[in-house]
Amino acid sequence: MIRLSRRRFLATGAAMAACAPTARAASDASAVELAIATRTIEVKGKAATVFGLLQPNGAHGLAMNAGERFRVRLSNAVQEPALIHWHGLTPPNDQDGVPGVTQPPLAPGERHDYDFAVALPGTNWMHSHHLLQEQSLMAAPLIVRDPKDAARDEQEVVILLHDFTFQLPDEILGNLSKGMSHDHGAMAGGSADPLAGHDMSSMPADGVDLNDVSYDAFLANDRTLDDPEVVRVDKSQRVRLRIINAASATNFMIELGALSGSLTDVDGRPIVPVIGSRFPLAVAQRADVRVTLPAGDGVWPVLFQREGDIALTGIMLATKSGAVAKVADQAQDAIGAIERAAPMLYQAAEPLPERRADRELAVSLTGSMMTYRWGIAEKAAMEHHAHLAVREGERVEMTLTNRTEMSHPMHLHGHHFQVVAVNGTRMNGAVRDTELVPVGGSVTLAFDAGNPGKWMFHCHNLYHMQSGMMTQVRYL
Ligand SMILES: [Cu+2]
Repeated sequence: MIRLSRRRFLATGAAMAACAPTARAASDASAVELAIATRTIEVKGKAATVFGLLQPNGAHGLAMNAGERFRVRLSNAVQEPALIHWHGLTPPNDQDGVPGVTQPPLAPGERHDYDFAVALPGTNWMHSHHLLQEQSLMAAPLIVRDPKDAARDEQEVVILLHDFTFQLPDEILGNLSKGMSHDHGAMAGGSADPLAGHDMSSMPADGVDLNDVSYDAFLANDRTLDDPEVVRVDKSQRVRLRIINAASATNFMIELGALSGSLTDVDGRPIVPVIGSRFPLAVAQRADVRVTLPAGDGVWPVLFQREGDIALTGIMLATKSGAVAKVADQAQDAIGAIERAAPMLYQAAEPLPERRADRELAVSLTGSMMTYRWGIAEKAAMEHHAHLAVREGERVEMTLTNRTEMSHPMHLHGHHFQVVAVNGTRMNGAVRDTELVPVGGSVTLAFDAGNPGKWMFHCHNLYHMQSGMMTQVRYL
């Protein structure tokens, strides 16, 4: 077991943000050593033992350059089987890190070497795809820098978001699976009384459920707003926020407050930039937001508000003489569904080549809170197979229709897809790997079948996935 003191841990967080050369992928000769480990963090004054993915120098996760090989020796230093998926990378199938699909989980003490080319830059992440380990923070940044950006006068700030609970994840899933007498006060977001130690309730609006799980805290780089990370910046500094939603079941709204930013990449792929101060970020998605700070001294909170709730988390950007005052961890008003507050109708800066679909798949997202069984059903194929079949070389278009009362962040492994239609209207949408399908809505995702294998396709809400909302895209 690896234990890091708080001071040591903060130092590693700073190292990530400040682009320590040691955090980069090693030269061709050697692999980056990455340990699945436990560590202790402090949440609201209480110690919590959580997982982490640590290099020998203490760096959490890793950063590398596009064009390099991903050479990682992953070792399991915890007391249970585990395996890590490289979310946003498109490795050969057998290196995708999905237990039981691409390789068995690593037993305690076991290790495995990964080695594949990484062509595209992007803000990505890594996380367990085994049982409910992700809820216990088995996740870390995986930053692929564009070597061309090295010349930019820009400070990189990586922000990893989590939803946190002192409860055992198995108990959460167990309670959800009991098929509740759907009591929102108890189950769907907690009591309205903050003194009861619960979150504010996420009452359904318009028959839409926004949250199933009651959390104790929301974390930005492992900290709450009681004791947030303070990133020192210069006056007039340009900052690139690389924001990763590593939460298990929580969508957030990015709230820049007085700052305005330019959203330049989603899920690590470039879009036609969008200027704003609020951007939605669903589970597993990433957002790169560029901000230029004002010329004077100051402190700028970068906040994240939980969908359907008043709960906030965040970090502070502060100049050296900017005095950091405490920021409340609750907003004045709850926000509704993130995709309604700010529709994700982005335009790809590097779209897929225009091409007619060779294969069209009509896929329904099914299930309900009441039974807590969720599913993915495809009209024709699913009668014969439990998965979606494609052939190498095809342009595939998958239309996902959400027939449930919750939105679902749907993630396809091994590929980037382009959003080419929303609710039946064609568009030159973003290229990404995780798309939120709103309640009652449909999205069409196009991808080129150029990476043979068995690829997970699933809802990234951990509890939905574990309750059936997952299948595979398999090459025939
Ligand atoms: Cu879902």
